[in-house]
Amino acid sequence: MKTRIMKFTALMFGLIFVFSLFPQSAAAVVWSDDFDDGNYDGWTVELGDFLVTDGELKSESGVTVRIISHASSQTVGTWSIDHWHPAHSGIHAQNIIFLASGDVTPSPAYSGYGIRISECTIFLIRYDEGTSVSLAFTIFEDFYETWTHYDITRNTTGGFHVYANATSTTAEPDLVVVDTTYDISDKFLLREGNNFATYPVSRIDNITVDDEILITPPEPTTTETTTTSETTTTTTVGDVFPIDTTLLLAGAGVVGVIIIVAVVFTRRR
Ligand SMILES: [Ca+2]
Ligand SMILES: [Ca+2]
Repeated sequence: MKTRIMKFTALMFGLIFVFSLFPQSAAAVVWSDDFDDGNYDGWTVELGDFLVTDGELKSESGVTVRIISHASSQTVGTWSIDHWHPAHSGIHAQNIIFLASGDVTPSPAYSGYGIRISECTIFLIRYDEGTSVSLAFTIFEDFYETWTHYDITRNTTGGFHVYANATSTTAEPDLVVVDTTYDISDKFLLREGNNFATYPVSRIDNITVDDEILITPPEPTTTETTTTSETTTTTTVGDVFPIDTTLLLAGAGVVGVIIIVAVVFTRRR
């Protein structure tokens, strides 16, 4: 009997070991919409009119500003979206505000972050109670009448990466920004506007919000330089996010408390 129990226990430990070798299920989609069911249920029209045709979300031309929102509290992870840019030369901007809180109407007073796609340029924008501040931008050749896939990632220390048409999970970001002003979100906004409301509108599809960072830059390249004084300097080139000093301080504080407790404990004995 004892032998059977031991064999069974060994088998269970063996199975647990084998299962632990498989990678754990990775990232989780928090919410997504591909509009393939022909509607935008779950979204709230804030300004203007919207419609779903051919499994894509569009705003109705005719008013200068069109805004639609979706509940979203994610502040770290990956936001992905397909965007089709209409062809015209007017002043036109599509804002994909992926992290936002605050009122949208009657006057825009929301704060957070988004990308703005305007003519040939992508901006990473910070919104301060409705006012927009450009944090970085990249000029592209031409967005007109083409679909562009955007991935935006944000880490826990406020590091943003924006990728246009990334084809793998390792890619050079098109925009790199660190900003820690806002760390709260209750909505995702699509805001389209132009000065001439009769122009054709953008199309949006395949929105996915994921709680993990799905795309990372390539590994930084490390070069070693030997100087005459026989010391070796290591230079790291690449995108390095700043270390969160508050975390370091918190860690140091915890270590300090443990040492104090240990000393007090040892003295009492
Ligand atoms: Ca739907
Ligand atoms: Ca679709």
